[in-house]
Amino acid sequence: MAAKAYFIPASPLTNTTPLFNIIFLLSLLNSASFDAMGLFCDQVVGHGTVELEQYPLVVSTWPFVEAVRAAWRAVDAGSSAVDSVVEGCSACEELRCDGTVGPGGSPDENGETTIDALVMDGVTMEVGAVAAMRYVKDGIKAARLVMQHTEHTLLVGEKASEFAISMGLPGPTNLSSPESTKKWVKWKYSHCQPNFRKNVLPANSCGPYHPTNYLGHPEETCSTTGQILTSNSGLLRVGHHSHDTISMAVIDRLGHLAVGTSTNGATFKIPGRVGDGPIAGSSAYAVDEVGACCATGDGDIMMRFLPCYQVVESMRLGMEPKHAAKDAMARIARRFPNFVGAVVALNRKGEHAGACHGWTFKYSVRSPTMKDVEVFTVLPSERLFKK
Ligand code: SD4
Repeated sequence: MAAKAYFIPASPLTNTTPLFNIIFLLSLLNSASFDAMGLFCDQVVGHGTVELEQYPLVVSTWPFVEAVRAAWRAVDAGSSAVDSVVEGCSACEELRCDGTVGPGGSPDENGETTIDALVMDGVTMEVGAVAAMRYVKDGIKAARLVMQHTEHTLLVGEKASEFAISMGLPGPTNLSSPESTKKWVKWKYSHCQPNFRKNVLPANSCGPYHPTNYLGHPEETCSTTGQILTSNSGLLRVGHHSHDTISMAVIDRLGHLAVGTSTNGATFKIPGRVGDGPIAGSSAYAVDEVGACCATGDGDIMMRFLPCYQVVESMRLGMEPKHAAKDAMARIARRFPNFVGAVVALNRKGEHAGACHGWTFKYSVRSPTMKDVEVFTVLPSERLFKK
C-alpha cells in the first residue's frame, strides 16, 4: 500500500501585504466562514489517531451484509479505508452478490459478463478504475492496481484485463456462468427484447442493427420515414428487484475515507458500454475533509449528473447528508422523471442518510455502536426507517 500524503492547507502568507496577513491570521480563528469563500480547507484529519465513537464505519448500497462484514473485519482490525473497501467489494464479487457483481452475472448482448469497478482514496484523491473489463473476475482489485501502480485513472476492455493479469491477478477466465448463459439464451429467444437500442432497425428483433436513416436499407428506411423509434430499454434499465451495484464507503480508525464500486453493469447492455460504476463522482466519491457518497441505479442517466460529486460538494457547503442526498436525486429527477436510482451520503462525522427515486432503496451500515450490520430502508418519499 502506497504511503498516504496528508493534505496540509497552503498558507498564503508569502508575497502578501501586512493587512492580508492579519486577515489570514484572524481567519485561522474562524476558518469555517472562509471555507465558504473557497479560501481555506476544512480541518484535516490524519496527523494522529482520531478515536471518535463513530469510527470506524462501513456503509454499502443494498443489503450486502456479508460484504459489509468483510470490510468491517478489516477496518476494525486496523486496515486502511482503501484496503477495507477492497476487502468488502471483493467479498461481494466472490459471493456474486445478487448475481450482478463479480463473475457470472448480467450478460451483455453477446452473452458475455464484464466488470466495471472503481476505488478512490479520500486522502490523496487518487482513483483507480476498470471499465468493461473482460476475463478477469477481480474487479475491485484490478481497480486498486490501476490506482497504486499507474499514473492513470481508468483502463478499459481487454487492455484492462491484460494489465490486471500482468500485475498478478488470475486470468484469463471465462466470466460467464450457467445462470448468465441461461438468462442470455432466454433473451435471445425473446428476439433480444428489451434492449438498449433506439432509433434503429430492426426495432423488434435481434441485430445486426442500423440507424433508421441508414441508406444501405432504403426500403426499411422509407417505410418508417418520419417515425422516431425510441428505446424500449425502460423495461430493462435497472430491475426493481435486481441490485446491480455494490458501492461502499469506509471511514477507518484514523478517520480517513475511501470508496469503492463493483458491478457487471446493465444486463443486455450493448458490448462496450461503460456505466457509472467506474466513474469517480458518479457511482462513488470521497473527500477526506468532507465525506463520501455511494450510488446505485440507472448509470446511463446518473453519470450525466455526477450525483456523488454533487453530494460531497453540497456537504462541503454545509448541507446535512440527508439534504445533500435528496438534492442530488432531485437534480436528476427534474430532467429524467422516470429514472431509477439512489445515493447514500456519509459525512466525516459518520452521519449517513439515503435518498432514492423510482424504487425503494436499502443500504447497510456497520458502526462501533452496532452489534452487527444494520440495514436501513429508504422509500422514494425519502422516509427513512430501520428494517
Ligand atoms: C450501471 N449503476 O451500470 C449500474 C447499475 C446499478 O443498481 O447500479 N444498478 O448502470
